[in-house]
Amino acid sequence: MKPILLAAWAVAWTASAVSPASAHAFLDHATPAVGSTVHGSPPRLALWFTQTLEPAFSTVRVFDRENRRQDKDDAKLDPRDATLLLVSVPQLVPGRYRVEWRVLSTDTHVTEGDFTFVVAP
Ligand SMILES: [Cu+2]
Repeated sequence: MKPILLAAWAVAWTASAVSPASAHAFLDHATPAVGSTVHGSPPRLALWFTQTLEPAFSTVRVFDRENRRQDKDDAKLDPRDATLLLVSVPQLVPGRYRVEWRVLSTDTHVTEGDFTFVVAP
């Protein structure tokens, strides 16, 4: 990328940051959405963050109500979007699930959080 284009991109990106809090990588949105109810098991979970992530230290885990781990332990960044963390799950039975994420952003800050979603029949 030519320097002038890179500078324009950096300015645009910085302007899109809404507050100082977004200086670290926080969850922007997810599929299934935070707190949502979905019908049937999703094939995988997708979590979009506010910053690009370091793949080696970014994880997402899914637990059922009894705290049993349910994801396939294959969390990885989307190869075309370093803000998108993906993890696949087996067929999830109806119930509430907790998603725990912990990520290292490329600015070297670690952040973590969790949310729940419900699978309805
Ligand atoms: Cu940061």
